[in-house]
Amino acid sequence: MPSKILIVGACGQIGSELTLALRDIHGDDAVVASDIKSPTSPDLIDGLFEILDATDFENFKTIVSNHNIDTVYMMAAMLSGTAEKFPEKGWDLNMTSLFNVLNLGKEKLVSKIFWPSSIAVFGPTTPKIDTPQQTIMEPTTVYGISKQAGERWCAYYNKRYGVDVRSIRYPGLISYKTPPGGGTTDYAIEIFHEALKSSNYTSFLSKDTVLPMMYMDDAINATISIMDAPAESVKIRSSYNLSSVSFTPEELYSEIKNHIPDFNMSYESDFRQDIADSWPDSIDDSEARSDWGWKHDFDLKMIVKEMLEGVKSLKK
Ligand code: AKB
Repeated sequence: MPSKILIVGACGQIGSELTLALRDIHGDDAVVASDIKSPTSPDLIDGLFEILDATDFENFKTIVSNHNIDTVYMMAAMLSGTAEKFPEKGWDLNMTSLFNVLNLGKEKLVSKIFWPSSIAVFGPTTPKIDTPQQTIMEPTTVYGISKQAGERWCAYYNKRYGVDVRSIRYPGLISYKTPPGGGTTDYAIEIFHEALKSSNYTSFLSKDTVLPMMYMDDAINATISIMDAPAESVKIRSSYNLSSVSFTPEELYSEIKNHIPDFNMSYESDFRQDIADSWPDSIDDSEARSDWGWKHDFDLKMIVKEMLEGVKSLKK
């Protein structure tokens, strides 16, 4: 049987778009989507799909063996906002799912693994502007602690057991195909839905909160590029800084207003403000650019245009 790719967390924000992109490249029969819940999107229902609890190693092994899986994209995670509400559950899901996939690599049951990290690995003591690849990392969120520990485990499994695991520190990702999933950067998704629905949005982050952000198409390209790169080009085996644009809620609002002049924005910070304040304003991703040729395409103007068109198309 030819070898296949497994996406874990295929119903989520990144997983759903990654599944479609990989099916376009490798063909429908080469990609198995999986999630703890059944898919609702018709695109996912049409292809190979398995119910998989990422915290259950035996469940993983069965699917890997039944489909002759060679490469795993482990995208299941509890994001920053939700993990603050359920700290132990967040830690357990984020770490157990990672260990399961790393152990598949250690037992030589799969040969290549992708695991997502995040700008949440940084904390209030990290330099905020052009945050370097190697720097102070004292995260203050459950999610950030799990991602930082996860990075160290990836580097350890690579060095100690030769596991070919590759990773990216995603900034806030902006996309319209799935609903927002409990992240601190999700205001930058909700805003488009509300701008088109009611012309009003109350941001849960203050108007001048700068955060690194990225359009989903750029994130998918980066993910596929790092996985396609020759192993020797992937020199960092914890996780790579990755960046495209940084902006504030106010800057995003004013760009949307260019398209929807009567759009109104107000601000009411909640517990996610502290999380956002602990993260960098901008990221230095020069090592990703030089090691495996990363470059981004989408700036703020393009993101806003694509998002407004995309959200409108969902309503048709
Ligand atoms: C979140 O806000 O939790 C995520 C992230 C930056 O990893 N979008």
